[in-house]
Amino acid sequence: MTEFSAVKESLAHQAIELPSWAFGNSGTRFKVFGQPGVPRTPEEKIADAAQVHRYTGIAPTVALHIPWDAVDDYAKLAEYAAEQGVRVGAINSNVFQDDDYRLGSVTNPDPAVRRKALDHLLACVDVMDATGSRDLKLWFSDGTNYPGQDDIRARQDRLAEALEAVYARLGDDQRFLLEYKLFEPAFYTTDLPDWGTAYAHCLKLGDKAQVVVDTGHHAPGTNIEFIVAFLLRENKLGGFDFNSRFYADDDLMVGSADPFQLFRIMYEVVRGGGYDPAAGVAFMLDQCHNIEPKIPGQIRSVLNVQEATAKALLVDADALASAQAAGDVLGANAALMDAYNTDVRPMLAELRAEQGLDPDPMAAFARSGYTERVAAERVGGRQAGWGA
Ligand code: PSV
Ligand code: MN
Ligand code: MN
Repeated sequence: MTEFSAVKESLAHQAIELPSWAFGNSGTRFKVFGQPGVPRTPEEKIADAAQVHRYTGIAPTVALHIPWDAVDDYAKLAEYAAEQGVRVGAINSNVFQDDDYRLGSVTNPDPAVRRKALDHLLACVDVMDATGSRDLKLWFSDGTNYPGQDDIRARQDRLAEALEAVYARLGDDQRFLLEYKLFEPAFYTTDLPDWGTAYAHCLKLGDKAQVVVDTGHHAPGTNIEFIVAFLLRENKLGGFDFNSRFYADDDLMVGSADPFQLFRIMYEVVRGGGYDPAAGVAFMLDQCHNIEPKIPGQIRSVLNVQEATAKALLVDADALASAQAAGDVLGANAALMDAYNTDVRPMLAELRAEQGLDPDPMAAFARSGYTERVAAERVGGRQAGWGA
């Protein structure tokens, strides 16, 4: 196995992006549970995200969701983020919460609704201009519930038309990340149900259109690391929305349900060159903490990604390659498993200490008194967005 000292430097430069919506109250369609001290404004969400960076050292950006994080002055919001020690990351568009979108947004049969949706996506690029964000993340709830409800092929045409218009609006240093999802909220057809559909649309448009892999958006048993390896090879992997699932789009803490899957994904990322910052892969979290406290939930998630990454970097690439070339099935498998079975926590604690961080971010945050302070200060915390 590779020595930890050889991978320390790469781990020190890891960057994981936090979702602003993870800090608001959330729940299921049965109940949203309120928690004390949750943010009331986009600024307070950023302040909470900054706490995660402060204790982990590897969460320097926070993704915004528009209009959940709407403000009058986005440049000022970006300045505020900088004051807190973080930056604004991807801008997430929202064309799924208006009554107008009952039959879809950019694929709606009504051209007026399509125009409204497109205008929102273009407005999100304006926000990117003001915040200096590189990425626009596009997730559409579009689809149908019943056979015959709408023309599946025409909906693809409408989707392509909207994506083309957004693509044309992107600046030189901007790109969009196209997200797919197997099902939900539509149950019969989804207009972007899988990586292949997203890939085909992105391929037609060019380099500024990339696919984002949300780990919760696949059928059970899907080999996500294969998708990652394939997209990386094609230079089409724009990033991840990390989370864990047991059943559907559970949005649980990444690495909680299946840490081995997270390791396998991170191994393919490393193997395919996607861990090099020059590859431009965005490592984002897309989670909701319905029953657990939110800032510690995000810290735990960041640490889970860090641990999986450390293990992936520890894989002895030479030993693996020779075992593979020799057809040594058990030897090759052992090269991966040796790295996966390493307890990297003491090494990561050591790394943090060297970086001037507390070796135990969870304990350090708990001791800081931040939770108690915001619980006293913030009254009337807002829901993350769902049904707000
Ligand atoms: C809905 O499925 C969703 O969870 C998508 O994963 C988006 O990325 C996220 O909401 C935020 O819009
Ligand atoms: Mn997502
Ligand atoms: Mn989702």
